[in-house]
Amino acid sequence: MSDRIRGKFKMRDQDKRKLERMKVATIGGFYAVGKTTIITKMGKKLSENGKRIAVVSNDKGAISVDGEVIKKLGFETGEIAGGCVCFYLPLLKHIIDTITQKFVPDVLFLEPVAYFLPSKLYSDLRKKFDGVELAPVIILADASRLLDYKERSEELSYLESRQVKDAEVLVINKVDLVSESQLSAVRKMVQRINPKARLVETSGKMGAGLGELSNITLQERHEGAPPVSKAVVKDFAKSVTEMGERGEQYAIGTKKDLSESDVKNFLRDLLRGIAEKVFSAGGEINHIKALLGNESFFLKASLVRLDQEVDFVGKIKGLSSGSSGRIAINAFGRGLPDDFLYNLIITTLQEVAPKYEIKFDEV
Ligand SMILES: Nc1nc2c(ncn2[C@@H]2O[C@H](COP(=O)(O)OP(=O)(O)O)[C@@H](O)[C@H]2O)c(=O)[nH]1
Ligand SMILES: [Mg+2]
Repeated sequence: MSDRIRGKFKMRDQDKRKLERMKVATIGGFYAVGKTTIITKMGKKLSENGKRIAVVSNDKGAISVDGEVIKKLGFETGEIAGGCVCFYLPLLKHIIDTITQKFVPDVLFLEPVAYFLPSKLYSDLRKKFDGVELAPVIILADASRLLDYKERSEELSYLESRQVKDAEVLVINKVDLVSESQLSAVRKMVQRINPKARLVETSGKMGAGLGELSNITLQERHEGAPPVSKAVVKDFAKSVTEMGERGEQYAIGTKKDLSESDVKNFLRDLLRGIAEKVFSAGGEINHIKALLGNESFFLKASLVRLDQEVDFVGKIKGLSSGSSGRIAINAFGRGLPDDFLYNLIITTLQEVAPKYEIKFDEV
């Protein structure tokens, strides 16, 4: 292992001065808790208020719907593919160098993979990125998902509860999906796991609570934490191996005019079709998403659970016959191997695309 990887990065004084002006804010949490939604909404608002923002997204696979969406929304961005950012800190440093050659962001948001271990990442960032100011460890949790655990009298999965334990700021997101009394039960549930974390309640969808979270990001700092034990890292790594993830990309073309609702129905049928197959194969859906777009438009569709609606981000007027573009599809599930997920994606696309006279080719 080279010194560059083992030790601190050797930083020139001028680089260090630049980095001292930048805040790095990690917005972490389990699959589909709302990380991208919150980063993009807070980022947009902060930019409107004159702050310079950059976003680094991190996915296991090279095909990342979120990375594309963040780019299409116009943020200065970098992407880390291949696994958790914790294994790619030299690449993070390279991305930061590339961005800071253009401008020094006031806030650099980092969206890590869903299965990251916050205490480990922060201890590595502290060790290796000397001089960079870190926002507190911000962990998002999905109120409706926590409520499910509660109603089934189940404990949170190891991975999720470990993230909640590591939080300095714990964000209960999607409060729009639960009642006041359900929210109070969820609050108690997370406070039992981590009584010390500061609680913030948000609806990324409606924008509630994002002002408070932005202020925390700008004004508060990570306090440091005791080193994480080897046993925790080992248990965490074991639970990560249960997670399946697959990303695919296809070139698509239309053979007839499609209205906006045809395009949305196509994406809805596709995501629901994949999700139903995951469910019937005994797997658990964590997040299934697709990004359809070309140079002039994009539309992201996202499905978190079969009993919830497919959500859309972006706009499309419809597609005329002969239009071309690309579709990227990410499926995250528990309990199914990656190759099996690939088969579910391709067979569902084969079933759904002809109904809308859409042709597709693997790229
Ligand atoms: N109802 C509701 N849905 C939300 C909220 N925040 C995010 N979502 C939806 O949850 C899904 C996952 O969001 P995303 O930001 O992609 O999650 P990520 O995987 O953590 O980055 C998307 O369909 C979002 O539209 C919220 O506050 N309320
Ligand atoms: Mg995301």
